[in-house]
Amino acid sequence: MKKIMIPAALALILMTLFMVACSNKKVTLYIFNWSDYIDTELIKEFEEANDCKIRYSTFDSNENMLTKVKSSTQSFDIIFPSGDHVSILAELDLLEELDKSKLMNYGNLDSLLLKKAQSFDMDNKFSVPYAWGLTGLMYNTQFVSEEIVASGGWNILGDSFFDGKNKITMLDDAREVIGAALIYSGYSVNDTTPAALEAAHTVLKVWDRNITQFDSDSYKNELQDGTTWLAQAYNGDALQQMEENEDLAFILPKEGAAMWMDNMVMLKSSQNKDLAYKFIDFLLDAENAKRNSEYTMYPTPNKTAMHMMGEAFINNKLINPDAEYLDKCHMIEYLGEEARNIDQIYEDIKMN
Ligand code: SPD
Repeated sequence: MKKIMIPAALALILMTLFMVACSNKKVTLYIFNWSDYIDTELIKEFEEANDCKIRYSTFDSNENMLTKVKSSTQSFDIIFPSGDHVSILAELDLLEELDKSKLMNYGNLDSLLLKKAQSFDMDNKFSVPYAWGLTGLMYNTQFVSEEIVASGGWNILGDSFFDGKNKITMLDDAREVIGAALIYSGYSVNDTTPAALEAAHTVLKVWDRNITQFDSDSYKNELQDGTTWLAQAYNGDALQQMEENEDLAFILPKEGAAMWMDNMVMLKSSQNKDLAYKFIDFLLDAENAKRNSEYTMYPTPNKTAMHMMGEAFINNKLINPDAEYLDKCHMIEYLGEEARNIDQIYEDIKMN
């Protein structure tokens, strides 16, 4: 009798454990965003409010994001591409057309910025603007004197002071690197005419003598410890670092800067679309968008949230430059096949 009861009891225990495990298995939302680009408290709050789990991973360039998203081994529900990559993902038929009626807070978005976003997503069909920013130069004042940066222009990258020092990095981003050289040469970041690209290529060959690596992440720590002295950097990332280290400084070069907008998109293949809508809407909530923007130090396209921001944020010209400066900045646009010529120059510079 005992011999029969022991296996039965064991089976009962195993079954109970299995049922408990099943009931504890929460719905999981897979999110893929740029690094240092969200207030992580918001993620915890969303998990608690919705009794779910968020698997949050990060990337440091649109190119890396695209490679991962295209590989079938990795699946995500929501990703945060820049505008030109929204177009690329839509062209690959990877994006879900968004049902705005499921986004109660969509009306918080600035209609002017939504219009700007139509340059990469006609009719705002697939994407919800998340943050925008500008790319400039960040440096460590312990090593780079005011005299070196006095010109206030992109040509600091080619200053002979840096010759042979191996202390400058540029972003690992073809559009940003070629874009900086285009702006310096008097062209728009979206100009792919032979004259513009030749001018940019020539400038880059000079700058390249000083550039040690093309990198979008480790430069942040390297600027702190002196491994790098000067780096091309996104404004919000620079301001985050500057909060921690008063030796760091950032300038928006006088010729103008590349402007970009990053966005939330849902993949067609998402297995959790209802929860994905909830997450996007949660970030569109004005209070949450305000907190997020204060944390990341990037301006939000959420107009209601912008009205709630404190004066220090609104008056910070590195976050919120005046109209005169913004006139000199062009949004990085989708260039289709034309982007190949930019990629070629970038590869040539990286290889030589
Ligand atoms: N750490 C967040 C960085 C955001 C960068 N935005 C993309 C710019 C693409 N040119």
